[in-house]
Amino acid sequence: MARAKISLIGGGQIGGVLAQLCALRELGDVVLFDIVENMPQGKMLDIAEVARVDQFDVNLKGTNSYADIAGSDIVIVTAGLPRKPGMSRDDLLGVNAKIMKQVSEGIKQYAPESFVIIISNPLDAMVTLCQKITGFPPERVMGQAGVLDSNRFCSFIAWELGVSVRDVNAMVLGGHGDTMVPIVRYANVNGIPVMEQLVRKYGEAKAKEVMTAMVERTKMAGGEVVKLLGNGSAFYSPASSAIAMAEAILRDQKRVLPTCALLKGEFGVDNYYVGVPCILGAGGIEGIMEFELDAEEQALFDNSVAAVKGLIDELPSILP
Ligand code: A3D
Repeated sequence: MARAKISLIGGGQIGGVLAQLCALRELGDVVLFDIVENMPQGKMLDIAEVARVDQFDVNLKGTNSYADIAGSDIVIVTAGLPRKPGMSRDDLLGVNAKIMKQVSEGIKQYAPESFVIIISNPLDAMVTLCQKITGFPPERVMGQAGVLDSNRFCSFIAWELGVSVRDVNAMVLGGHGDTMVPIVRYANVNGIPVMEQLVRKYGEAKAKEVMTAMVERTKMAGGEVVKLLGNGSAFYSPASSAIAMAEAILRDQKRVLPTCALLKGEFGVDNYYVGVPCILGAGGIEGIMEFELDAEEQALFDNSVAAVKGLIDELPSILP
């Protein structure tokens, strides 16, 4: 049986880690595309030359030609600028929208049957643009943000409670910006409510403070890494998160992962891309798992959607 083919558009920090993870997990043959000459070829040669040590059998190719992505099953896009300290993701809109236009045209022409996972920021606007330009069905065009944001929230909870992060379940919904919405009410450790554990540990008032601090840290977690790195943004964590999504599709796992998906009335949103729990399998986004938000959560979610709408409204002036 033919191996799957995964193309990575953007061979920078995240692109390189994506390529290595695809190889280590033998997800399929990998093409790494970038506009910088020789760099993607160099990165792929570097990874390929350790195949014996890491024991993988996949073909790796670096390229500057879109023709090489032909026949891709999945395309993961990281092309675009990352933010610098002090910048918000939204500050990247103007420059990255132009890059996303080129990239989407390349994917449309050379990989018309592919599933596309966008990582470039500002995430929700970039996914919207890619779906519009490719014209692919929405279940084939999605964004990675929620897997990472949710994992960050889970990590903070695990560290606070001193438990394995593998037993923590918590989700972050909404747009991938400062308005994202960590859902506190359903955060649990193997089904045990996190809030109840915090109240037992600290009492009611302090428990709320501790949870609020974790929620705020989650919302600002990308910026925390940007500040520490001094140059560029998180790259290991978004790469692993996108690989979880790609693997769910390639192996038809039916995983329920927070995904930036086009909503058609779910959660009260019509025709906008934002992060919600989705079932990912061989059909891409096979379903959206809608659930009842309480009034406060809905207000926070609506606020986050409004921020995404604000960015989408700016797109026509950037790409007339
Ligand atoms: P970086 O290391 O700069 O890599 C980006 C690559 O894109 C570079 O190698 C560029 O040469 C390449 N590029 C630029 N223009 C084009 C083009 N027209 N066609 C093809 N390639 C091009 O950045 P990075 O890998 O650290 O980050 C990539 C993107 O991901 C940025 O927009 C980040 O803001 C974003 N990001 C998203 C998350 C999410 O969780 C959503 C997390 C972290 C970073």
